Amino acid sequence: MATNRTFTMIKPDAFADGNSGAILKMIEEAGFKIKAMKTVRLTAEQAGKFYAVHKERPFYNDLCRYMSSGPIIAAILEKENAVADFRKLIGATNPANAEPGTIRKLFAKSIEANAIHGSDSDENAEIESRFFFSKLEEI
Ligand code: 3AN
Repeated sequence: MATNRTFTMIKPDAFADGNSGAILKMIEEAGFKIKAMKTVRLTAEQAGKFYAVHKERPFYNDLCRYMSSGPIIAAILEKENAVADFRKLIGATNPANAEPGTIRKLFAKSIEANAIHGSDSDENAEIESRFFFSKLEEI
């Protein structure tokens, strides 16, 4: 996948609170094009696979439970310098440390229920996109 793409999920807390529209508006206003998007509810097993890199972390089981607790929106976004610019737009993992005006500062409830995901590298953006979307070459 081209390096001008990233992958995001609007997490269960933000979706349930009705913040998806406001978050997508911020994403589009920051210059990202939505290339693919869908609403899905992960099983705990699927969440476990998605977050397999965190398997050994103490918060892994809670994270899988939380990520499968309700629907999410998964999307592929396009913009120059997408991965880094999107991480800047969403803010720090812990909303207490997130910059003012970032999505997590505005919408996250806690370090776990932190409203939104953004890939941390081009490589992971592709892996994560393929987790949710097939035929990536056609998107
Ligand atoms: P980011 O989503 O900012 O890349 P990661 O990849 O370190 O952060 O963590 C993945 C997810 O795991 C976070 N979005 C958050 O929901 C959860 N998480 C990370 N660190 C903690 C923690 N210390 N306690 C609870 N949940 C955490």
